[in-house]
Amino acid sequence: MAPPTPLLDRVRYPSDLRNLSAEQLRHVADELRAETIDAVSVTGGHLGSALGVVELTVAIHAVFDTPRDKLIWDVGHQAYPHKILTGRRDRIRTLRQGGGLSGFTRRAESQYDPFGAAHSSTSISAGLGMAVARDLRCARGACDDFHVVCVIGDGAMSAGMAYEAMNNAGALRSRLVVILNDNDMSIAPPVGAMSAYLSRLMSSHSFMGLREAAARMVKHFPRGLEMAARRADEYARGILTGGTLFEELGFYYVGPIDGHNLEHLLPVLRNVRDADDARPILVHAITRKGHGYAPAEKSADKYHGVVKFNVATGEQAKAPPGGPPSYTRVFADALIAEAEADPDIVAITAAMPSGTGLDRFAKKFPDRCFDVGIAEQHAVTFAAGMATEGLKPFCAIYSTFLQRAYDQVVHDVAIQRLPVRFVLDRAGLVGADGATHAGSYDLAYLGCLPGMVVMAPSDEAELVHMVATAAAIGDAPSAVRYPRGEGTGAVLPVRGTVLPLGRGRLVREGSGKRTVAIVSLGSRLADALRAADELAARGLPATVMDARFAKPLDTALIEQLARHHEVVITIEEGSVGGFGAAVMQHLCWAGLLDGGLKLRPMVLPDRFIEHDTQAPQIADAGLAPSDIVRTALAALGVHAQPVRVPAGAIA
Ligand SMILES: Cc1ncc(C[n+]2csc(CCOP(=O)(O)OP(=O)(O)O)c2C)c(N)n1
Repeated sequence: MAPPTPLLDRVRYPSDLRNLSAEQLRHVADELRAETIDAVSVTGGHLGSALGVVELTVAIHAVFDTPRDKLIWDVGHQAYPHKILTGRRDRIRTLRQGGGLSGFTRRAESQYDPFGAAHSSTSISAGLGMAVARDLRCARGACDDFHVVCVIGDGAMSAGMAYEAMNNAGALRSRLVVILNDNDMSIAPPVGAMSAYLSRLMSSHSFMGLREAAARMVKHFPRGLEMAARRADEYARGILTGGTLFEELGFYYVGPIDGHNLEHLLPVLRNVRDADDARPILVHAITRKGHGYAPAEKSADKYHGVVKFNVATGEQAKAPPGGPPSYTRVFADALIAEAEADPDIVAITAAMPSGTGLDRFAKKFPDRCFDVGIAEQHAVTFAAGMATEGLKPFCAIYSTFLQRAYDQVVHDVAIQRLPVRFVLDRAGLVGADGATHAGSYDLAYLGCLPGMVVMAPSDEAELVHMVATAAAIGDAPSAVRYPRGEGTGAVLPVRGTVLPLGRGRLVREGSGKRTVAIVSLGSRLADALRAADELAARGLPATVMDARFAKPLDTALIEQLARHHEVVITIEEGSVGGFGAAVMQHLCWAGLLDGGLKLRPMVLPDRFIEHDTQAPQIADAGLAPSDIVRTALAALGVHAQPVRVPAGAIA
């Protein structure tokens, strides 16, 4: 049952907060925390991050004039309390569900979300752009003098883009507020020198009273701290000046302050709001991930991401036992098996050790596993450097996050033909995280690179073979892309076998006069076989090929299918410009489309697929078995008659 929230019930929009006392705001924060926990217990999602910013959310909306003032949440995964306070409470239990609220901030969803996100470390750049737009308009005499507030986590601060933005902001001297939400956690424990620096800022200085801090701020900000803040020094165990690095970058540094204490947050934010100075300001707030919910605080990952759970116990819903392992886990075990036999194998993750399965690898080989922080670009070039020295780097980055490191893939890896092995988890449609996280483009963006080998397993046993194959490819970059979720239940080999390069396999041979060949890449094979079952039930037994390689193509087998079938359908969970395009290009040049062959490339449609569970996303994309059957029948000019469908055949 939802918790009682009498005060929160009176807050529909942030303006309702602005005439409440500090004490009342504290109660709103408590109720907001309870409401967030209850909502996420039903939907699943990024709970720990959201709980860490409850007080910050209340304080920012109470002090700043949102939505006129722009509030940008970095990543946007912590924005559930913000959604509750900004007119979306009635839909908060639809978070991440099909047709429901997004799990991230989104411009299309609310005017309180001035910038959409989901990939990290973009907030300062976007906020600076808005601030500069404001300044330029003001200079033209059309002034709308809003504030820009960016909230960025210490994990997100590990990415280069945040520094590029701060470097630029310091030089532009535009008025911008950056709140560093420092919970000393990324998804995993934070890594790197920046994280150590923030910890030092926290611990090495003796804390200053609020009065002393006020004196410094008064000197800097002529209007000074408000009186309430001056009186509050007995509460003030939190304000310190320092942050040399930020000061050097041109920011005015305030902090660290206790990010859960509204008595501290409110006066500091008011003062920052009222500052006359044109410099960007960085407020360093210390928070705790999972704050205020014991099961989250106690767990190692602070409930960064959870499935549905029991609020009283914190126990999360478990998948029924005995199901197939996830592709992630199969990859990790396969890499461990390869690494046991080859000491040159190393693994790299960009802040996703558990998401990529490399936490398992790191347990086994702590010296051969590198978490570089949220730094995909660095991860790729770092791997390239390792490859020049004969190491065999496996760079495990989700398909969607590798987008950020594209030039590094091209310039540092592909052009130098360095054997970096890219491991792309979450390729294809990914479910509740939605369009921002869909791995839709890798086949297009990798397939066009000269010399690149691109593999996609059709089941988890194939994945094991492809990991072995990647390990063996020593003269070119390679990539294995596989979907989110569980395997198909295939029997796993103890160790992978190296596959012949650029060779697919025939899974089923069709027959009859009106012949259809389905050429499937990767995860669509099971559905291609279901479609073939239905076609067979209609008297049209189809050939099915598992291409295994998007590059190099198995041109011999594809040509053979083109010569002996009336219809060839390619299918992949990827955008236009990927595998199907490569097949089409080849058949064109081989002259095999000159004689009437009906080629039908099935790819993701030219639009973004909204968040939902994966099966409806596949149906929405038109890649379900029924879509394959429809495509085949239409190409043959056969009108679909209802047939008795084998159990479980059609989605
Ligand atoms: C470019 C990119 N890489 C990886 C991720 C995955 N990711 C989502 S949240 C997160 C950790 C963020 O840590 P932090 O900024 O400290 O926020 P917290 O969750 O601790 O509040 C990561 C690595 C991402 N969203 N974007």
